[in-house]
Amino acid sequence: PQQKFRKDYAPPPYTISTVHLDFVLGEETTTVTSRLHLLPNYGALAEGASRPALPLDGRKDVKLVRVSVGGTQLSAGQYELSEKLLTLKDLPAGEFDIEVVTEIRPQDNSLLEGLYKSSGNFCTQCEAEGFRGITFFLDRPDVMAKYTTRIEADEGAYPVLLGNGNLKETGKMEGGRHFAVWEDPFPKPCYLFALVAGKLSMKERTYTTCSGRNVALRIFVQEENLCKVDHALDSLVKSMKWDEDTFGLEYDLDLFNIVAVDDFNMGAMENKSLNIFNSRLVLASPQTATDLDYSRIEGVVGHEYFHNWTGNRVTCRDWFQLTLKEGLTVFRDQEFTADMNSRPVKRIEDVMMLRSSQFTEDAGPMAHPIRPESYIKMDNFYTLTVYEKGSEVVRLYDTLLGKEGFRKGMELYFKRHDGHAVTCDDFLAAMADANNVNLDTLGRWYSQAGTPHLHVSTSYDAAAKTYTLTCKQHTPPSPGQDNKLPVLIPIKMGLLGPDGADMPLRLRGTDGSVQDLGTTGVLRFEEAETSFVFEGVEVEPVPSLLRGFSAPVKMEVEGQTDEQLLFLLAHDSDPFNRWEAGQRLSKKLLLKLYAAAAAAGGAHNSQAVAERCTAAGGVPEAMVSAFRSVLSDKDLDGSFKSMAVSLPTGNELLDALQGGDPPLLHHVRMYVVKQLALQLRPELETLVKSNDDPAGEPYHFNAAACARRAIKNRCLAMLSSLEEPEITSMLLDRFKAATNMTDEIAALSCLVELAGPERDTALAAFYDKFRNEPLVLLKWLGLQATSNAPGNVSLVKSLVDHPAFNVTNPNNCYSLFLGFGRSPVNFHAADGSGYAFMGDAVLRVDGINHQVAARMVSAFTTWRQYDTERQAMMRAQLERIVAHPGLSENVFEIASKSLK
Ligand code: B3K
Ligand code: ZN
Repeated sequence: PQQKFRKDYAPPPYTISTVHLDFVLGEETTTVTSRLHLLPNYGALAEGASRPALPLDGRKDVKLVRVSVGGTQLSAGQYELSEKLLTLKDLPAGEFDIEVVTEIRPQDNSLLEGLYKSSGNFCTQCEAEGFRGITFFLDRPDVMAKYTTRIEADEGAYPVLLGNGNLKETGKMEGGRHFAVWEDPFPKPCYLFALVAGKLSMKERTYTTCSGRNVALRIFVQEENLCKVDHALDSLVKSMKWDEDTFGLEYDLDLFNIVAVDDFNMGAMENKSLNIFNSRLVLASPQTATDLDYSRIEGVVGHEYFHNWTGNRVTCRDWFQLTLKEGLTVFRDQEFTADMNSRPVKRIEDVMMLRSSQFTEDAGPMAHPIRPESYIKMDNFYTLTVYEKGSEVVRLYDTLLGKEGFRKGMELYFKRHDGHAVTCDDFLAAMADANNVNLDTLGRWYSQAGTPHLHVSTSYDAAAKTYTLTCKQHTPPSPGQDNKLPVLIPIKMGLLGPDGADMPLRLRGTDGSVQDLGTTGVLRFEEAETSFVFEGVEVEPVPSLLRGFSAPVKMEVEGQTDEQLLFLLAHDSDPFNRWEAGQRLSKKLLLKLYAAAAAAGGAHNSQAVAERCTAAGGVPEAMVSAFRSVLSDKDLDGSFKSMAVSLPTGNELLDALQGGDPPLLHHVRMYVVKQLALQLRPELETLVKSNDDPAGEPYHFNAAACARRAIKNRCLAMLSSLEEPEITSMLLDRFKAATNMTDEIAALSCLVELAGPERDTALAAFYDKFRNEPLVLLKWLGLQATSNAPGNVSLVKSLVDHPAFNVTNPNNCYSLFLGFGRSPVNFHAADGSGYAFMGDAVLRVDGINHQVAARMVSAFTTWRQYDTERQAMMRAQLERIVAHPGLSENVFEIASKSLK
């Protein structure tokens, strides 16, 4: 397979001004007629040079019927056709038209890229390079054109016909067929093209924009799901209002459609005015969706809507620039969620995810800069790095420039680039120019992979009353990048005095002047080493550094004591750093107990591990009482409490360990949970009671109600670790009595981890109750797959043949296989059975859907993190996969790079 390189970017030889597409949808064949108006883009030609050829991308399942240039059909000898390319030569001078007719079979398209069928309806997915699965085209984002789309289909089977932009014409035809013509006035790249044809029901609402225009908002779903779209509609309205209020960005058409489909490779897609969503990110009712589902729906509806400006109006010049639209749009959706709910809670959730997953990616063989240098399949680069780290990089501008400066930068960005396909450098330049600052060292975040390490040491001079922070940074090597430059790290910080309050910050400048930073300052750290000196510091403070996680780095504070962490946990005015202090304490303890348990050798079952942890000192009283204070603090919100008593994720700990043993680590973690539960039992039981929804209270999705459920269910999970019969039967009672999915699944997930008859009873009851709710069955599959119940591999194997499981549906594969890959005990079973099961599954799924298989094979990418026996077994699976005949390029790229 061929790699593409960022350095090789060249503009296209021709551009396209208008596209007329005509789809004749059929059960056997679908015919696509594409008429393009082309403009030369090759500039002045050298003497005697001939005009460049026109390379049109295609795919092997797209059949060329005929091609004409300037109204004349070409004969077979007049063009070149290979599996992936149609090349036209000897083209006319100046502007000209071409017509390409293709035949495709959407009903056989199991890749779910291009035009395909889901639940009997036609739909499309074109990003990144799916449009070439429909017709031969300049399938690249820097070719922006105006589209008109005519869709023709059988009216009985496909009464709803949707395209981008405005509906221009509809009509009936002979033989029960009908058609619709859609016209999109905004030029767009082909990856934003969309079409839907099917039997769908619709719910509508009107939104009046800030300038007084009425926009029809419509959500299309299968009839039986119409009762589950209100939350998505509410979320859309909130998003539209938020973007007006926050950035002055107004919607630009009179219609905004969302269609939910069951078979979808990812979450959702921002096609111009016709968003297509995975149904799990649209449909919600209190009985079928959890608080987490509600919150994801709100975030993703926002995300896709926000793309209308950051992605569609201004798009990417090439796919290496993907983070230009994704990093920025994730940042926007995170800010939206923070404003709609709780800002600290959202920040903590996002950082937990970043540290447990993106940091791992950035430390492994697939590490890449947020703006990658090369790829084989672009689909493999819709990564946590491009999205989540990309958002953290956008947040750096926000932290440095402030809300007002950031908005000024956004305004200049749109002023300069609206209607164009641009680069990450253009975004940086707009931010820098609008604020008249130099951001060159921030630019390095775009080209360097790996998580920077930040080392801070402190010193207090009592005589001079100065306090000095000495900061050093380095970024470890990553594939293809041995040496890295220092990056711009904004360190948001404060200094706590003995009473726990923030002290005033008086920072000494390089010229000896003193700058007053208030009580929270942002230090601009952009060299390998810099000392920051604070003056007038009356007593030695406790530093609170990297408040709000102001940069995506791994920070070590030299000499930071448990006492200091306990002090920060109790007093820090920054809620993120309060939480962080607890995480640091827990992480130190877990790593210490793990080391002791590993050194002692012996069996790796939970009881043996617990004995070794107890011998190593167990959980110190100071930590228990710190957690007790958090749990009993009347001023803290339940969601925050719930996160404050959660331990760092297994991934985060494995990242810190070299050659860790996942099941052993799991048992150590569970030991700590159990010790905390034993000692905090009265507090946990009180919180369960005081946070139960009052009887008869209907479900509400809002920050306060979610906070109550979050802390109650966290306490229940901790209590369930005690494995006492009365607790288990209480959980079963709660499971049966639950009136919303959040509580029902919380109880079930505790029961699934326990051995005993309650587990089977609950799983069977849940299946019976929801056998006709495919989205709920995803949870049922996922919980069983992820379970750490010993010997669970065989159960998961049998689920593959269960009627609830459908291997051609991506959500099913993600729940079952990716869910299984998250089980430290069973995926990492010492006999290798988990790895073998996953290896087989990757190869099976790759025969159906390459993108899904590529996500599954990523479960092996982290192989170097584990002990030597596991490394060998995981490596063997990767080698087997790479050697498999007929492997897709998607899986090949991940598996082969993982082995390097
Ligand atoms: N832009 C799409 C992702 C497309 C993925 C293609 N493999 C969804 C989003 O980020 O909004
Ligand atoms: Zn996006």
